[in-house]
Amino acid sequence: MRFDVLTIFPELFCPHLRDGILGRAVKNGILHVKIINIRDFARGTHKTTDDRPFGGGNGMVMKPGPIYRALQSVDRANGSSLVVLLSPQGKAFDQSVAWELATLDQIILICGRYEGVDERIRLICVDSELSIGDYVLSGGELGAMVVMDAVSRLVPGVLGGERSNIEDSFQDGLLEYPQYTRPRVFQGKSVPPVLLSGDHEKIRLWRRKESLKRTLEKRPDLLKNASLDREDKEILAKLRK
Ligand code: 9D3
Repeated sequence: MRFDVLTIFPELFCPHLRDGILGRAVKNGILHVKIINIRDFARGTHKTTDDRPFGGGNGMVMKPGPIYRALQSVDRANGSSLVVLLSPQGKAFDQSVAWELATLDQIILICGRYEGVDERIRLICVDSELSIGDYVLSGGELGAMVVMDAVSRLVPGVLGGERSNIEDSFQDGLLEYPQYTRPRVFQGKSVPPVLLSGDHEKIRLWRRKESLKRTLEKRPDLLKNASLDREDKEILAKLRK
């Protein structure tokens, strides 16, 4: 998997690419990430990447030229590649979109700033527009990091041996069960005895019930699309009573 990120703030990406799971995948050569400074493709003495909106109004708009030339500089992968614009108007990014993107060979992420990018970039260059949620950010950079993080985790080899994404929350559409580690008693609160019982079937059932209970309490909307078997449905029916 290859990510090419177009931004006017390339430094923002450094810690994310250096540390953690993403950083390790880059070091291991499973992921390739190139951060491209849009300003390097700006012209004139001031190298401006933004300008005032035609028709008037507040704020600035990102000029199309620098973004267009930055895009042309990107090596396109032999396989499938997609140009994604991060924008508040985009389709909502979620785990199912992450799974779709994880099948691609290359994702080119354009991070907008200011009031947005010149509409002609959308028309000419953009395949897909994504938002990471209904709140106002200062630009697309955090969105690009969210997309890269969530998609990378689904790329074979990125998580390594320590954890398979099969077990991840949202994999079956439910919230995760409560987790405990040592000590057995902390601030007067004990670990649920079932987890110390050594009875793996009892533990599995308890965890499934807790997952369902949490989802019912905190995110009942998720139950509509969750993959539930007969046992799950029986547990849910009891919980609802
Ligand atoms: C006054 C400006 N806006 C009306 C509320 C429009 C606006 C333009 C550009 C708001 C935010 C931004 C910058 N945001 C992004 O580029 C962005 C974003 C977001 O704001 N929320 C959720 N996902 C994303 S992805 C990119």
